[in-house]
Amino acid sequence: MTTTNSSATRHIVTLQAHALAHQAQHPDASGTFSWILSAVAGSAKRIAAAVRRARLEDVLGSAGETNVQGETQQKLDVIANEILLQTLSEREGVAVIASEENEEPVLLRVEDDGQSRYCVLFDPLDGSSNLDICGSVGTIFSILSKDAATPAADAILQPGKRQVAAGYVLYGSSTVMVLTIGSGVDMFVLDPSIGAFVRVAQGLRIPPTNKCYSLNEANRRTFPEGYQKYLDWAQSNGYSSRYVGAMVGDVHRVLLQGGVFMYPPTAKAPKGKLRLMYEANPMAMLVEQAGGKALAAPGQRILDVQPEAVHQRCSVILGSSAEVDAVVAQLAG
Ligand code: AHM
Ligand code: MG
Repeated sequence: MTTTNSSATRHIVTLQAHALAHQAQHPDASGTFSWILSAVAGSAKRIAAAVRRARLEDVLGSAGETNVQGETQQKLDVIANEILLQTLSEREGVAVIASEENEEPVLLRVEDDGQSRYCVLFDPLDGSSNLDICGSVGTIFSILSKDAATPAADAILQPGKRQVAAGYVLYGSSTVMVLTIGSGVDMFVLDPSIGAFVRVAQGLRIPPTNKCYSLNEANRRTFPEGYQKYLDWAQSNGYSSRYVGAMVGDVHRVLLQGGVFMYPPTAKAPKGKLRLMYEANPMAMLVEQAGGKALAAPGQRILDVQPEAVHQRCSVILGSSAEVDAVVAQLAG
């Protein structure tokens, strides 16, 4: 038999095949979860296409509205939100959807028909202020399960440690999905020539150390004192600084290269700026699954925080274990 080394015939694993293989390991699985994942992937492809064509379609800039957080909505925030809402609500297995762009969760299937379903939470287009300058943006998502007995309206407010899956899609120089289904972290790249996410890495491990911190240093003067001490310490110890200003871009770099990403409390955002349920929790699950640490404060795992509101904010310190420990040492000292 003749073998070729052509990229056209190389063995690939698509996200769909990956999800079905995961499903096969759980003989009781109904396939509902795989359908939800395929809705997220399908939405991500449409959002990626919209992001790439934004300038051509004249959909850059503000939509003229503010969201529930009081932030200006970009036109693409609205478009990405609509794509996800529309695609996910068609999936029978989704009970509730919560989005950064919607004040209230969308209750889709509230009847108690004995079926277990899922809650899907997302930030449809994180870092959207980067759009106008062609910078990285992303979608962040978190999936929680809802047993038949829990009313849909109550099912959302579960701590991050109960997530069954979490991930993000980075719309950067390529479109990358990073996903955990609770047993390690895998990475997929959208191959536009076949229209599928193709697995490019399995069992990602975050480097245990890297002298690099990532935070908005312009807020330094209003950070709690421990963060200012950390910055003094890091700058005296040969650290460098990187900040994309889009959490997906910054966390992706930290996941692949190590370092620490932080969004501490500031005068403007005394509880931190980032949202617990669809920004901090999914990123924390990914980072922990990759062997790193994710804290809201010293001794307080993000994944243990009991949410009280869908849009609640949370302080974030996440990344390589040794680098998170170095921040904690300054906060505690
Ligand atoms: P957004 O969800 O409204 O886009 O805001 C979240 C973004 C994060 O991606 C990023 O880490 C942070 O806001 C940047 O904030 P700042 O401009 O204050 O540094
Ligand atoms: Mg966001």
